[in-house]
Amino acid sequence: MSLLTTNQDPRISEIAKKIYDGQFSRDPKLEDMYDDRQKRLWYQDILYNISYLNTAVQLKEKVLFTRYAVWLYELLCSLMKQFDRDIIKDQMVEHYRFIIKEAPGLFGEEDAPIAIEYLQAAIDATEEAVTNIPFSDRFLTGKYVEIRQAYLHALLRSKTREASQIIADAARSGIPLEDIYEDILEETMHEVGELWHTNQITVDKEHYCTSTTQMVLSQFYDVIFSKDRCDKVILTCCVGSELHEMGGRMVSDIFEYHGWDSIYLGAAVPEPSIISAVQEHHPDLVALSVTMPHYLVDCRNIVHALREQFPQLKIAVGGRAFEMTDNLWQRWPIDVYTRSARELMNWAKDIIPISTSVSQ
Ligand code: B12
Repeated sequence: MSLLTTNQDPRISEIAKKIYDGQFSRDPKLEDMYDDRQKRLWYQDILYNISYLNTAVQLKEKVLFTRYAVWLYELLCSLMKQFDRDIIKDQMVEHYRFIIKEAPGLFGEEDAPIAIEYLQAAIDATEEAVTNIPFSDRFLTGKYVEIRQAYLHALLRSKTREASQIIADAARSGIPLEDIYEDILEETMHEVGELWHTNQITVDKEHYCTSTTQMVLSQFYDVIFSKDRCDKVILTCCVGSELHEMGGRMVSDIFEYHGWDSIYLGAAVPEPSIISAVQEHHPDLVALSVTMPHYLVDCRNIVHALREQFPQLKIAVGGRAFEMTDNLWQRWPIDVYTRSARELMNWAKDIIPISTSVSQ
């Protein structure tokens, strides 16, 4: 016989307490994650969840509980923005597993299998809900939308291997490297930024997406470095204290892929180091990357210093910061600004003639 047929049976509270204690002792970090008020609410929620499940079981209406599970998950995600959706999903799944263990005691022999089936459905629905985040229209239009979405879904579920496989498959299907870089990975990273900005993912998830995408870029190095050389050198770097270095990395890789020798200095390179690197490597093109607008002043100063010391040097600037200006670059003594690495490559093909003696 089900305990839930008799209202307020003290044994329900006992089982709820057992579920609560079980989950907290299994995962000791919950103690620190929740304050006393939240812990009380958690306990009340167990009673509430059991009651919802009971209603669904009595009415033999599975979706009542699965829809409730998704609603509850979204509520918790929005109440606890400091935790990643993945973490909250793990806690809810664990919670339903604890209720599964107690199902015979709560529902009796006859109804327990039904309750367990509904709880399993709630687990599946909660796992799916992790990626129930509305993406921007920009992300959902353009080329390779399905691959982008699959890649971002894998990242949001922290499925590193799956994410890397999606991109490897895209490359194997013949999608050009530039398209993978810009139409899939760059667009995904911009969307990751939007999700962080609108507080839909945590900083640690954003960091994970970045480092996984950097790892994915490295999968292409065999191909990138196997191309014929064209005896040209590009030196790329980020200026000021700029930490966003994936755009500069893409510029560098795409030139390397087209036979240039790339010297990539990475993030936050000070002016004297850029000057001495130019003296050392004699590049045909220097590409300066700026993402955060407050490093535009550093960029302008570096452009002037380079122009003064190397009047013939070709200088390109780019990066998100310029998109926030009214064509600021037009007032600087540079050779080109482009929005993307691919466009810079196309410009270079026209403006910087490559040597005829091509070597491996
Ligand atoms: C990953 C990331 C980080 C990482 C960077 C790690 C790394 N190793 O690169 C970390 C965690 C360090 C970070 C820190 C911060 N970030 Co951040 N970050 C991002 C994110 C999500 C992705 C950046 C990226 O990799 N994009 C992918 C690359 C490939 O795209 P891209 O840079 O645009 O490059 C392409 C083109 O622009 C162009 N290009 C780039 N450089 C050049 C150069 C030349 C010469 C040419 C021709 C073309 C070119 O070609 C590339 C390929 O086509 C962006 C979101 C976004 N919209 O970009 C936010 C974003 C840039 N960050 C933002 C912020 C606010 C910050 C922080 C201030 C957060 C904080 N409170 O600490 C700090 C600032 C750090 C600093 N001092 O620089 C905001 C900036 C908003 C603004 N007002 O400008 C963004 C836009 C997020 C958002 N939507 O709000 N961030």
